[in-house]
Amino acid sequence: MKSGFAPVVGRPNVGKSTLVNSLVGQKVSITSSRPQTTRNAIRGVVTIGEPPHCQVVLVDTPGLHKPQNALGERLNRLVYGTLSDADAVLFLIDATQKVGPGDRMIAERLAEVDTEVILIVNKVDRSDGGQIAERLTEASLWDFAAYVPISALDGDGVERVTDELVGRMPDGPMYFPADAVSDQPEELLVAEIVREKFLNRLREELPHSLTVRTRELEIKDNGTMHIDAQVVVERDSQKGIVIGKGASVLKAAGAEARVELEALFATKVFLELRVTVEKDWQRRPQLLDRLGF
Ligand SMILES: Nc1nc2c(ncn2[C@@H]2O[C@H](COP(=O)(O)OP(=O)(O)O)[C@@H](O)[C@H]2O)c(=O)[nH]1
Ligand SMILES: [Mg+2]
Repeated sequence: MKSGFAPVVGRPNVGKSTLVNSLVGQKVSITSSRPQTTRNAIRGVVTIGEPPHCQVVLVDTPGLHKPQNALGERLNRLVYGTLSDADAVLFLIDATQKVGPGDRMIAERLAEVDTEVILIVNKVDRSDGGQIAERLTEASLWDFAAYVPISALDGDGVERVTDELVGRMPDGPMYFPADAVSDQPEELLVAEIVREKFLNRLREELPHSLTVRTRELEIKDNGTMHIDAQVVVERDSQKGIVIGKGASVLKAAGAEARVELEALFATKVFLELRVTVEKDWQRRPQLLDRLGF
Protein backbone atom coordinates (compact mmCIF):
# COMPACT_ATOMS: atom_id res chain seq x y z
CA MET A 1 0.00 0.00 0.00
CA LYS A 2 1.24 3.47 -0.96
CA SER A 3 -0.05 6.62 0.69
CA GLY A 4 0.92 10.17 1.47
CA PHE A 5 0.15 13.85 1.63
CA ALA A 6 0.16 16.39 -1.18
CA PRO A 7 -0.49 20.07 -0.46
CA VAL A 8 -1.88 22.19 -3.30
CA VAL A 9 -0.36 25.66 -3.40
CA GLY A 10 -0.43 28.75 -5.63
CA ARG A 11 -1.62 32.32 -5.79
CA PRO A 12 -5.26 33.07 -5.02
CA ASN A 13 -7.68 32.22 -7.82
CA VAL A 14 -5.41 29.90 -9.87
CA GLY A 15 -7.87 27.01 -9.38
CA LYS A 16 -6.49 25.05 -6.42
CA SER A 17 -9.86 24.19 -4.91
CA THR A 18 -11.33 23.37 -8.32
CA LEU A 19 -8.46 20.90 -8.90
CA VAL A 20 -8.89 19.29 -5.48
CA ASN A 21 -12.59 18.76 -6.16
CA SER A 22 -11.81 17.35 -9.60
CA LEU A 23 -9.18 14.91 -8.27
CA VAL A 24 -11.50 13.79 -5.46
CA GLY A 25 -14.47 13.56 -7.83
CA GLN A 26 -16.74 15.43 -5.43
CA LYS A 27 -16.95 18.91 -3.97
CA VAL A 28 -14.95 19.10 -0.75
CA SER A 29 -13.74 22.68 -1.07
CA ILE A 30 -15.71 25.70 -2.19
CA THR A 31 -14.58 27.81 -5.14
CA SER A 32 -15.25 31.32 -6.40
CA SER A 33 -13.64 34.15 -8.32
CA ARG A 34 -13.38 36.12 -5.06
CA PRO A 35 -10.13 36.34 -3.10
CA GLN A 36 -9.85 34.47 0.21
CA THR A 37 -12.42 31.86 -0.71
CA THR A 38 -10.41 29.06 0.89
CA ARG A 39 -9.50 29.80 4.51
CA ASN A 40 -8.63 26.44 6.03
CA ALA A 41 -6.28 23.65 5.01
CA ILE A 42 -9.04 21.38 3.70
CA ARG A 43 -8.13 17.78 3.05
CA GLY A 44 -9.51 15.90 0.06
CA VAL A 45 -8.97 12.15 -0.11
CA VAL A 46 -8.31 10.17 -3.30
CA THR A 47 -8.28 6.38 -2.93
CA ILE A 48 -7.23 4.33 -5.93
CA GLY A 49 -7.96 0.69 -6.78
CA GLU A 50 -10.29 -1.98 -5.47
CA PRO A 51 -8.95 -3.19 -3.13
CA PRO A 52 -7.13 0.13 -2.59
CA HIS A 53 -3.43 0.21 -3.46
CA CYS A 54 -2.88 3.94 -3.06
CA GLN A 55 -4.34 6.80 -1.06
CA VAL A 56 -3.41 10.42 -1.66
CA VAL A 57 -4.44 13.00 0.91
CA LEU A 58 -4.63 16.38 -0.85
CA VAL A 59 -4.35 19.48 1.28
CA ASP A 60 -6.13 22.42 -0.31
CA THR A 61 -4.69 25.68 0.96
CA PRO A 62 -5.57 29.36 0.95
CA GLY A 63 -3.81 31.30 -1.81
CA LEU A 64 -0.44 32.76 -0.90
CA HIS A 65 0.02 36.51 -1.06
CA LYS A 66 1.53 39.36 0.93
CA PRO A 67 -0.40 39.40 4.23
CA GLN A 68 -2.44 42.56 4.93
CA ASN A 69 -3.71 41.66 8.40
CA ALA A 70 -3.74 39.04 11.15
CA LEU A 71 -5.91 36.67 9.09
CA GLY A 72 -3.55 36.89 6.09
CA GLU A 73 -0.53 36.17 8.27
CA ARG A 74 -2.14 33.14 9.83
CA LEU A 75 -3.20 31.76 6.46
CA ASN A 76 0.34 32.07 5.07
CA ARG A 77 1.82 30.32 8.11
CA LEU A 78 -0.77 27.58 7.73
CA VAL A 79 0.25 26.96 4.12
CA TYR A 80 4.00 26.89 4.68
CA GLY A 81 3.37 24.59 7.65
CA THR A 82 1.79 21.96 5.38
CA LEU A 83 4.87 21.75 3.13
CA SER A 84 7.25 20.30 5.70
CA ASP A 85 5.18 17.12 6.01
CA ALA A 86 4.49 16.57 2.30
CA ASP A 87 5.28 13.64 -0.02
CA ALA A 88 4.66 15.72 -3.15
CA VAL A 89 3.54 19.29 -3.77
CA LEU A 90 1.14 20.49 -6.47
CA PHE A 91 2.02 24.06 -7.45
CA LEU A 92 -0.51 25.77 -9.73
CA ILE A 93 -0.01 28.70 -12.04
CA ASP A 94 -2.57 30.31 -14.35
CA ALA A 95 -2.09 29.71 -18.10
CA THR A 96 -3.88 32.96 -18.93
CA GLN A 97 -1.50 35.15 -16.93
CA LYS A 98 2.23 35.78 -17.15
CA VAL A 99 4.33 34.31 -14.35
CA GLY A 100 4.52 37.15 -11.82
CA PRO A 101 6.22 38.07 -8.55
CA GLY A 102 3.53 36.21 -6.59
CA ASP A 103 4.33 32.95 -8.42
CA ARG A 104 8.07 33.53 -8.08
CA MET A 105 7.82 34.07 -4.33
CA ILE A 106 6.14 30.67 -3.96
CA ALA A 107 8.58 28.95 -6.35
CA GLU A 108 11.54 30.24 -4.33
CA ARG A 109 9.98 28.96 -1.15
CA LEU A 110 9.36 25.55 -2.71
CA ALA A 111 12.97 25.33 -3.89
CA GLU A 112 13.99 25.26 -0.20
CA VAL A 113 11.82 22.20 0.48
CA ASP A 114 13.06 18.63 -0.16
CA THR A 115 9.72 17.43 -1.51
CA GLU A 116 9.25 16.98 -5.28
CA VAL A 117 7.07 19.63 -6.90
CA ILE A 118 4.57 18.96 -9.70
CA LEU A 119 4.03 22.22 -11.57
CA ILE A 120 0.51 22.57 -12.96
CA VAL A 121 -0.39 25.06 -15.68
CA ASN A 122 -4.14 25.44 -15.12
CA LYS A 123 -7.00 26.95 -17.17
CA VAL A 124 -5.71 25.71 -20.54
CA ASP A 125 -9.36 25.80 -21.71
CA ARG A 126 -9.10 29.59 -21.66
CA SER A 127 -5.70 29.93 -23.32
CA ASP A 128 -4.08 29.07 -26.66
CA GLY A 129 -1.11 26.81 -27.39
CA GLY A 130 1.23 29.80 -27.48
CA GLN A 131 0.32 30.91 -23.99
CA ILE A 132 0.65 27.40 -22.59
CA ALA A 133 4.11 27.00 -24.17
CA GLU A 134 5.13 30.40 -22.81
CA ARG A 135 4.05 29.43 -19.29
CA LEU A 136 5.88 26.11 -19.49
CA THR A 137 9.04 27.87 -20.65
CA GLU A 138 8.86 30.47 -17.87
CA ALA A 139 8.24 27.78 -15.24
CA SER A 140 10.92 25.41 -16.56
CA LEU A 141 13.53 27.70 -14.98
CA TRP A 142 12.41 26.39 -11.61
CA ASP A 143 13.44 22.87 -12.57
CA PHE A 144 10.61 21.04 -10.84
CA ALA A 145 10.01 17.27 -11.00
CA ALA A 146 7.08 17.36 -13.47
CA TYR A 147 5.10 19.82 -15.59
CA VAL A 148 1.43 19.20 -16.41
CA PRO A 149 -0.94 21.50 -18.34
CA ILE A 150 -4.56 20.98 -17.31
CA SER A 151 -8.05 22.37 -17.10
CA ALA A 152 -9.28 21.72 -13.57
CA LEU A 153 -12.70 22.91 -14.71
CA ASP A 154 -13.08 20.53 -17.69
CA GLY A 155 -11.00 17.72 -16.21
CA ASP A 156 -8.50 17.84 -19.08
CA GLY A 157 -5.15 16.45 -17.91
CA VAL A 158 -6.38 15.79 -14.38
CA GLU A 159 -5.80 12.05 -14.74
CA ARG A 160 -2.15 12.72 -15.44
CA VAL A 161 -1.94 14.70 -12.22
CA THR A 162 -3.28 11.65 -10.37
CA ASP A 163 -0.63 9.46 -12.05
CA GLU A 164 2.17 11.87 -11.12
CA LEU A 165 0.96 11.85 -7.51
CA VAL A 166 0.54 8.09 -7.25
CA GLY A 167 4.08 7.55 -8.55
CA ARG A 168 5.47 9.63 -5.70
CA MET A 169 3.63 8.16 -2.74
CA PRO A 170 5.80 6.16 -0.29
CA ASP A 171 4.72 2.97 1.49
CA GLY A 172 2.13 3.93 4.06
CA PRO A 173 -1.14 3.11 5.78
CA MET A 174 -4.73 3.85 4.79
CA TYR A 175 -5.20 7.17 6.57
CA PHE A 176 -8.91 7.33 5.75
CA PRO A 177 -11.61 4.74 5.00
CA ALA A 178 -11.74 3.84 1.28
CA ASP A 179 -15.01 5.76 0.75
CA ALA A 180 -13.92 8.96 2.53
CA VAL A 181 -13.58 12.12 0.44
CA SER A 182 -12.62 14.55 3.20
CA ASP A 183 -11.89 14.81 6.90
CA GLN A 184 -13.95 17.93 7.23
CA PRO A 185 -16.67 17.75 9.86
CA GLU A 186 -20.14 18.15 8.35
CA GLU A 187 -20.60 21.41 10.26
CA LEU A 188 -17.64 22.95 8.48
CA LEU A 189 -18.64 21.80 5.01
CA VAL A 190 -22.16 23.16 5.58
CA ALA A 191 -20.77 26.54 6.69
CA GLU A 192 -18.47 26.62 3.66
CA ILE A 193 -21.27 25.85 1.20
CA VAL A 194 -23.39 28.63 2.70
CA ARG A 195 -20.45 31.04 2.50
CA GLU A 196 -19.90 30.15 -1.18
CA LYS A 197 -23.47 31.15 -2.03
CA PHE A 198 -22.94 34.59 -0.48
CA LEU A 199 -19.52 35.06 -2.11
CA ASN A 200 -21.07 34.61 -5.53
CA ARG A 201 -23.63 37.35 -4.81
CA LEU A 202 -21.65 40.06 -3.11
CA ARG A 203 -19.52 43.00 -4.15
CA GLU A 204 -15.73 42.63 -4.19
CA GLU A 205 -15.03 44.24 -0.79
CA LEU A 206 -17.43 42.28 1.31
CA PRO A 207 -16.19 38.68 1.01
CA HIS A 208 -13.17 39.40 3.23
CA SER A 209 -15.50 40.39 6.02
CA LEU A 210 -17.86 37.46 5.82
CA THR A 211 -17.69 34.20 7.67
CA VAL A 212 -20.23 31.48 8.41
CA ARG A 213 -20.56 29.28 11.48
CA THR A 214 -22.81 26.25 11.87
CA ARG A 215 -24.41 26.57 15.30
CA GLU A 216 -26.47 23.43 15.17
CA LEU A 217 -26.84 20.47 12.86
CA GLU A 218 -29.40 17.93 13.88
CA ILE A 219 -30.95 14.95 12.15
CA LYS A 220 -34.55 14.44 13.28
CA ASP A 221 -36.23 11.03 13.70
CA ASN A 222 -37.91 11.36 10.30
CA GLY A 223 -34.47 11.81 8.69
CA THR A 224 -34.72 15.52 7.90
CA MET A 225 -31.74 17.70 8.68
CA HIS A 226 -32.13 20.91 10.65
CA ILE A 227 -29.31 23.39 10.31
CA ASP A 228 -28.91 26.63 12.18
CA ALA A 229 -26.12 28.77 10.75
CA GLN A 230 -24.80 32.18 11.61
CA VAL A 231 -23.53 34.58 8.97
CA VAL A 232 -20.99 36.90 10.57
CA VAL A 233 -19.99 40.30 9.17
CA GLU A 234 -17.79 43.06 10.57
CA ARG A 235 -19.96 46.17 10.30
CA ASP A 236 -23.62 47.14 10.63
CA SER A 237 -23.60 48.50 7.07
CA GLN A 238 -22.54 45.05 5.78
CA LYS A 239 -25.42 43.38 7.54
CA GLY A 240 -27.85 45.21 5.27
CA ILE A 241 -25.95 44.14 2.16
CA VAL A 242 -25.83 40.49 3.19
CA ILE A 243 -29.56 40.49 3.89
CA GLY A 244 -30.51 42.54 0.82
CA LYS A 245 -33.69 44.43 -0.11
CA GLY A 246 -36.66 42.54 1.29
CA ALA A 247 -34.16 39.87 2.42
CA SER A 248 -33.60 39.02 -1.26
CA VAL A 249 -29.89 38.13 -0.93
CA LEU A 250 -30.37 36.10 2.23
CA LYS A 251 -33.29 34.18 0.71
CA ALA A 252 -31.58 33.46 -2.60
CA ALA A 253 -28.29 32.36 -1.01
CA GLY A 254 -30.16 30.24 1.54
CA ALA A 255 -32.31 28.56 -1.10
CA GLU A 256 -29.30 27.75 -3.28
CA ALA A 257 -27.36 26.36 -0.31
CA ARG A 258 -30.33 24.24 0.75
CA VAL A 259 -30.65 22.66 -2.70
CA GLU A 260 -26.96 21.75 -2.69
CA LEU A 261 -27.07 20.43 0.88
CA GLU A 262 -30.12 18.27 0.13
CA ALA A 263 -28.28 16.69 -2.80
CA LEU A 264 -25.15 16.22 -0.70
CA PHE A 265 -26.87 14.60 2.28
CA ALA A 266 -29.68 12.99 0.26
CA THR A 267 -32.34 14.22 2.65
CA LYS A 268 -34.67 17.15 3.20
CA VAL A 269 -32.87 20.10 4.77
CA PHE A 270 -34.24 22.98 6.84
CA LEU A 271 -31.71 25.77 6.81
CA GLU A 272 -32.03 28.70 9.19
CA LEU A 273 -29.66 31.62 8.61
CA ARG A 274 -29.05 34.47 11.01
CA VAL A 275 -26.87 37.46 10.25
CA THR A 276 -24.82 38.95 13.09
CA VAL A 277 -22.19 41.67 13.39
CA GLU A 278 -18.86 41.05 15.13
CA LYS A 279 -16.71 44.15 14.85
CA ASP A 280 -13.29 43.68 13.20
CA TRP A 281 -13.16 39.91 13.57
CA GLN A 282 -10.25 39.66 11.12
CA ARG A 283 -7.99 41.75 13.30
CA ARG A 284 -8.72 40.10 16.60
CA PRO A 285 -6.72 36.92 17.30
CA GLN A 286 -9.10 35.64 20.04
CA LEU A 287 -12.00 35.88 17.65
CA LEU A 288 -9.99 34.09 14.94
CA ASP A 289 -9.55 31.20 17.38
CA ARG A 290 -13.25 31.09 18.13
CA LEU A 291 -14.12 31.08 14.44
CA GLY A 292 -11.80 28.11 13.93
CA PHE A 293 -8.81 29.61 12.10
N1 LIG B 1 -11.77 28.55 -17.25
C1 LIG B 1 -11.32 27.94 -16.15
N2 LIG B 1 -11.63 28.43 -14.94
C2 LIG B 1 -11.16 27.79 -13.85
C3 LIG B 1 -10.36 26.62 -13.94
N3 LIG B 1 -10.04 26.23 -12.69
C4 LIG B 1 -10.64 27.12 -11.85
N4 LIG B 1 -11.32 28.07 -12.55
C5 LIG B 1 -12.08 29.21 -12.01
O1 LIG B 1 -11.22 30.11 -11.34
C6 LIG B 1 -11.84 30.66 -10.17
C7 LIG B 1 -11.00 30.36 -8.95
O2 LIG B 1 -11.03 28.96 -8.70
P1 LIG B 1 -10.71 28.38 -7.26
O3 LIG B 1 -10.63 26.90 -7.39
O4 LIG B 1 -11.64 28.94 -6.22
O5 LIG B 1 -9.24 29.00 -7.06
P2 LIG B 1 -8.30 28.94 -5.76
O6 LIG B 1 -8.42 30.30 -5.13
O7 LIG B 1 -6.92 28.72 -6.29
O8 LIG B 1 -8.77 27.83 -4.88
C8 LIG B 1 -13.23 30.05 -10.11
O9 LIG B 1 -14.15 30.96 -10.68
C9 LIG B 1 -13.10 28.78 -10.95
O10 LIG B 1 -14.31 28.38 -11.53
C10 LIG B 1 -10.06 26.10 -15.26
O11 LIG B 1 -9.39 25.08 -15.45
N5 LIG B 1 -10.58 26.80 -16.31
MG1 LIG C 1 -9.41 27.82 -2.97
